[in-house]
Amino acid sequence: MIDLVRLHVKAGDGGRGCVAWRHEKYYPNGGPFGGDGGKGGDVWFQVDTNETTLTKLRFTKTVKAGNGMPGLTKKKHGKSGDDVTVYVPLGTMIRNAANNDLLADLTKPGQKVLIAHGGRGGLGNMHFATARNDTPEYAQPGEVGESLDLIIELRLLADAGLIGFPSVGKSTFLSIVTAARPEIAAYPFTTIEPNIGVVSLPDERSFVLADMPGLIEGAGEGKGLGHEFLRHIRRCRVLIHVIDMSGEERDPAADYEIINRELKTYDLSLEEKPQIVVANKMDDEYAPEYLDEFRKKYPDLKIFEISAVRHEGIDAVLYAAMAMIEEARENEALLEEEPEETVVYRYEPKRPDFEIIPQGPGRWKVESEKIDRLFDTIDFDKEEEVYQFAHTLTRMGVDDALRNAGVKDGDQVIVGTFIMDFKE
Ligand SMILES: Nc1nc2c(ncn2[C@@H]2O[C@H](COP(=O)(O)OP(=O)(O)OP(=O)(O)O)[C@@H](O)[C@H]2O)c(=O)[nH]1
Ligand SMILES: [Mg+2]
Repeated sequence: MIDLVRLHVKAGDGGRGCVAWRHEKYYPNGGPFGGDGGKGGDVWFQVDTNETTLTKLRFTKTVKAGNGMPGLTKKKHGKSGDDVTVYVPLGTMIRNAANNDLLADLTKPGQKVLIAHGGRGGLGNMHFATARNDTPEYAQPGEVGESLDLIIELRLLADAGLIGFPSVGKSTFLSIVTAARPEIAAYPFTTIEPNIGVVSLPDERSFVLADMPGLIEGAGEGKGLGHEFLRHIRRCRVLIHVIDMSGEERDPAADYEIINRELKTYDLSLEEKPQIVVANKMDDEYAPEYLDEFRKKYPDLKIFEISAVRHEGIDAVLYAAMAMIEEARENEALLEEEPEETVVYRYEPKRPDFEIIPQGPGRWKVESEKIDRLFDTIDFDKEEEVYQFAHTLTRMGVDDALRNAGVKDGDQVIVGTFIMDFKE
């Protein structure tokens, strides 16, 4: 079943700032004139209700937004990188694969979230003129765009879900109350993916109904089609628990208890979900006897007697489901008044930018991916670039961290492939 996909996303890198000089008739030694790099494109996700599966994403390994272009002379900005938008079905959840954090829960048609931010463009040399130096040879490199692995999960958004053992008549029920045409057959696991349909009541109210593959003993631990679709069940507001009362191949009371136990094993909260108990196949000659026994065991339970094949007792189930769904929707509306309607967390790498590692007496190493990346962009023959680099390290807090670590005047500090003397 296609509802869990891994995807790598990479936002665009910012373009490099430009180093350029003004050369005009009246400005023979014009000042710095290099523009900023363009911003890297962002990666967005948006709900498209025409999409119903994640199949397309299964074949997409990586989604990449465009890089920003380098800055240009005459203070012109580089062009920004193009954003990309990934279209997903309603009910899609996006997690950060590194720590399983929920980044977005897309529950509204058209909902759009920014998942990976493009890097900022580097500043051109026009920003770096100072009193000390009015010919800065330095421009910033662009910021690297965010990059992360996602786990994308689709959970069916149905108001009600039909659950029960295989072959109890779940798909038959769905087929007579909605326009859905699921496969129906006398062998178990006919349904291997949920089917979905809309139930329209004569009074114009409606709800979304899904049948589920049959559950069996051990499903809570993954037996049968187990976990594959138990996660869909979590999202239904109401469960319609169908029991085969013909007693032909099984004991209805045992079935009822096993299913409830499996739900609970999978997720404790499933026990609290409103449930409608439906006794199906009441057209069978032994069914009334089994039903009597069943009632004796659960005297307080409300049981809906139906025959799906004869279309008997169906409306009562639909109205009961509708009432419970409306109640659940109202409760959700109350909850939604709290601000956390859509969960969208900004992706933040958790690691510090750098680490100071002692390398023996009087020697220290600054270890940092970020600084190494920056280091690669520096031309160490240009005094201005070295000066800017040192300044960036100070701004990042490297000097303070070195002092805190116990570095003294004259100690050697290794940064990238460079060894510098530490001077206060
Ligand atoms: N006698 C009788 N048979 C029924 C009734 N409802 C369904 N059936 C039969 O039971 C068998 C299984 O029906 P399905 O609707 O495919 O059952 P299911 O619960 O969807 O089964 P899985 O998809 O395998 O989990 C079919 O042969 C149906 O014709 C009913 O009310 N009475
Ligand atoms: Mg079925």
